[in-house]
Amino acid sequence: MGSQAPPPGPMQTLIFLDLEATGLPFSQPKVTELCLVAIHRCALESPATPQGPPPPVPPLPRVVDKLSLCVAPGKACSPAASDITGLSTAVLAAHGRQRFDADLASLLRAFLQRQPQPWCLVAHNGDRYDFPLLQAELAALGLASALDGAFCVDSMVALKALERAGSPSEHGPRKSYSLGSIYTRLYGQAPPDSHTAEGDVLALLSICQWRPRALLQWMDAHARPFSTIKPMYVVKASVGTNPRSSAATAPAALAPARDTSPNVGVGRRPKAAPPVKDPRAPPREGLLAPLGLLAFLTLAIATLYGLSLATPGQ
Ligand code: DCM
Ligand code: MG
Repeated sequence: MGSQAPPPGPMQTLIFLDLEATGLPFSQPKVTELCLVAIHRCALESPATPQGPPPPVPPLPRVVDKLSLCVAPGKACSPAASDITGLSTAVLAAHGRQRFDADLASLLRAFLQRQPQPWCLVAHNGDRYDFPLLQAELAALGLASALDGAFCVDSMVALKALERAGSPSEHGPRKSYSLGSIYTRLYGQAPPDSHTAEGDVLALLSICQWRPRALLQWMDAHARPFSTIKPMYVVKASVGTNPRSSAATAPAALAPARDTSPNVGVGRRPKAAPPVKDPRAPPREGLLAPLGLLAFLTLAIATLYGLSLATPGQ
């Protein structure tokens, strides 16, 4: 961060973002659902003041742009991911959802371009999950620069800083800064529709309305270019530099001709997927014959040895 240029003045648009996907980072997840909600900073600077007693949760700004999509991931969802999101690869395919392709990248770009700049993507735990995952999906299409120009901040880091600044001397057990924990702490109830992309984005927006001006100030100071986010993992891109053609001829690992996912359970509890074979692993079948022979020889020697011990007079 040290050598990085400071963000170019106040962020004009905040684009709250949440991704659902097939699993956790180690599994090289693929997106199953995404939601973006864009608001102008003025919606946080001068929030609407509702009549009557203050509601437990601040009302959402009236002027919002919202984009919410389900995506066919092209690989099996982990049972845990399916369980919490209610999405499975089979269900997404059955509903005719499309892959994360160049058209979706263009759609995201077009959505951003409708907003006043500078744009700031805001995601909870975004530095570890949503931002690198989005970068991985774009990079796999050869479109790593699709969202260049955008900035980003992790609201988990922001809220932690704001809560700690508000009560610096507070001692006690370590607090959780998960989206659900912050929401429940602030508003005395669990956020609705957890682990749906839209539910999580709206909950995120709600917690960002807690101390909106302090949050804006923090974001203006800490926003960093989205282009500095490293992809969560790297999938070899196909040959060719034309993003459109590279998407059309996406690598086999990313674009099976049809969805061959074994994750056929309908609803929230799909079957676990068998392990996917790594094409870089040595062919296991080739090792089986010598190993079998070795086992046979060992057994034969052990039997002979046993017999010799059992022979009387020895
Ligand atoms: N995730 C997971 N297992 C968990 C929590 C999350 O596999 N216990 C993955 C799947 C979710 C994604 O992370 O779609 C995003 O999490 P969240 O719904 O909290 O935004
Ligand atoms: Mg989510």
